[in-house]
Amino acid sequence: MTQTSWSPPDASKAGATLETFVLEGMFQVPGATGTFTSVLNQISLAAKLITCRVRSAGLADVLGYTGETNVQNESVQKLDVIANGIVLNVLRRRGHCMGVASEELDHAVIFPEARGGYLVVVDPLDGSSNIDVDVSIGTIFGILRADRDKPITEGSFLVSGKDYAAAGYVIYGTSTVLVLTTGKGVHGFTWDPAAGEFFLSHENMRCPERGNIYSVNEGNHARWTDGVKRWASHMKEEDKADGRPYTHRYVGSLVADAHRTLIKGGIFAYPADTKSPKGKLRLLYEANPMAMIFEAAGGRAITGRGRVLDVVPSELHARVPLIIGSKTDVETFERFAGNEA
Ligand code: FDP
Repeated sequence: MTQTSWSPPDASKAGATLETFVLEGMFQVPGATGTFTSVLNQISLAAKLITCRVRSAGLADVLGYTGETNVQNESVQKLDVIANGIVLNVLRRRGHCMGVASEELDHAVIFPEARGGYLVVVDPLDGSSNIDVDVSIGTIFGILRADRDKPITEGSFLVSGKDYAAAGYVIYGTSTVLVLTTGKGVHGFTWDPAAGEFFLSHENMRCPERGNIYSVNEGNHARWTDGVKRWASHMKEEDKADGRPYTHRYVGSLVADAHRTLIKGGIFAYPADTKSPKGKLRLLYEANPMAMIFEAAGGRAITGRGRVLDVVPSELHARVPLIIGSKTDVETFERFAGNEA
């Protein structure tokens, strides 16, 4: 049979590089200047550079602590510092990012020479306690529009998550995967070390309506509210008709626990407790990006008292309780512990 015209074998974008995917998205936005695309490309470059450092960490004497503590009063790991430096250097380069708020730094870094219209919030290396034991860690980021008519200050970063332009994370796991949303659809790109590119591997990710895994630090049990304790007991009770008990999984790297929950469904919870009465996870660069991703994938993200994306941050390093996952599983949590999580 003679073929008269060529057409792509599959309308899906599977196999596209991250750069192509983002560029094609840009072409659909009338008047787009390429600034947002440029910031995203710089984030993917930072992810590639951090991947290289993470993959050879044991060889290059970058495991272990620096001996300092950060603004969160946590011991700083050498890789934390390296990842933070990579992100800041890369984002500063093109002049499209006007400032960065990082989990690693007391204050936001403003780039006065920048002309572009975006700010970035970032946890450069999430899951620090897992670095030295070769367990999955990650980078989490959010991209915010900057008001070009006003000078950029730390206050410019204090917007609620529903105003983020994009969010994502990179998991340094069995492979490196970058998951991204601009609010409509969530897509995952896997790093091909031979080609040196991220390729679209998880197109239009959807969080299942319900899962069978619950993820929470059970060691905090004594510190939880009664509602959270009742919820955790409920997940462990035998009830075949209701699909319980749930399986328990807890990596202790938010990126790893969230990535599994996004793909397999279920629930991840870090509720408030007597040790962390406001919650442990940081609103700007942990909770908001994850909340944006879960909502865009059909899941939910709550603090216990409402939607994460509605919380207006009071300060750069504000913390919140975070409950993310399948719609039905988050509803169950709300039934037991809503208003007291
Ligand atoms: P880590 O302290 O190791 O950096 O935000 C930090 C975080 O890890 C999250 O990645 C993780 O979900 C959580 O804290 C783990 O906290 P616990 O050790 O208290 O369970």
